[in-house]
Amino acid sequence: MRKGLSLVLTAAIYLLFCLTPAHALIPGDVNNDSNVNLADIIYLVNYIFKGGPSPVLQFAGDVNANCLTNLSDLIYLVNYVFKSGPDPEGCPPWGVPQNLGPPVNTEGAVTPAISADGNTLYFSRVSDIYYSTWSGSSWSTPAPVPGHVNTIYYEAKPFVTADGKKLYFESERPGGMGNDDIWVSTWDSVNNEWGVPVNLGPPVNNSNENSSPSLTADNAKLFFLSGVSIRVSNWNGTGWDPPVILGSGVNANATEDDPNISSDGKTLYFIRWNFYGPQIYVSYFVNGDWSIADTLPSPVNDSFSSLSPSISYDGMSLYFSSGLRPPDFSASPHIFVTRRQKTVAK
Ligand SMILES: [Ca+2]
Ligand SMILES: [Ca+2]
Ligand SMILES: [Ca+2]
Ligand SMILES: [Ca+2]
Repeated sequence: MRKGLSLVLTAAIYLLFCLTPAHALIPGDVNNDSNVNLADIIYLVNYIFKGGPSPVLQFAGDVNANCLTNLSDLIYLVNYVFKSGPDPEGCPPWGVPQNLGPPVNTEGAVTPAISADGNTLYFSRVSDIYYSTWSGSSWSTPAPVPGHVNTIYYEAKPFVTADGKKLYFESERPGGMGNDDIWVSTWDSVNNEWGVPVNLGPPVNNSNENSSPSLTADNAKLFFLSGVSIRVSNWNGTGWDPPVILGSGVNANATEDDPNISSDGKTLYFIRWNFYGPQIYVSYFVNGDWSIADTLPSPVNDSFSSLSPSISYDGMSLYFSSGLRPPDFSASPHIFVTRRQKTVAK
């Protein structure tokens, strides 16, 4: 009797579970009520123009499939709801990572950073910073960045600002505050080279490790690693404000590193160590705080190390370094790129 009751209960719970809506993401369903209508348009206007709450599910407000939520989505949604415009189409998933191959990956190549136009790839090799340019069909043979960035000391983790004028990097060269520090070099357009780097100084640098700089496209926020925490510092017009440690959604177990911020400052990629070694995680800035980070699903993360993510300006390509990954299973990390794969148009 008791066993029968237990079976009935189990069946009832199972049925309830199956019938409960999963709240799968419906592009354009900004308020997450399973309909796409005027209420979503109002919600989106409030979010975009009045600082109202974010779309309930990440990317629900992206209806034109570029993984950003902005005015262009609002126009698209109005067109869909009132003028029978095309169906909303959400942020596409990441495709299978491609090995950049030679000449970039002929030797160890780590810590990639893609320029805003997508045509220059900066990375580090041994203890210097290199670059390679895209011709439209292939990457050029890498060369050390011209100018005053590389020394006999350690330089790595390049980041070039969206305007292409500043090269941030980490270095253990003399003249710093101890351990790694963040330095910045300005492009010298007269001599066509990177100028003499300047130490960012306090409050960004201190006697701990200060590394992995990454800036928003407006150069207003600097994300970096300091000690064992990912932090952000705001530009106040004349200098960097005291850094703030990101919350537990990002800094969870003191193995986080390699922060990389999207151009709009709303998506943060970084790495955290788990069972498989370093893996790429992502956190979203939602309603004033960083969400609990998720690992990027396979085929990006898999049972291989994945580190140093660099998101393209448009958010559609993610460069990173990875070791022991097919097809070449190279033990020294190589640079890969994964791209958002749009579904075939109906
Ligand atoms: Ca809705
Ligand atoms: Ca969009
Ligand atoms: Ca060096
Ligand atoms: Ca330091």
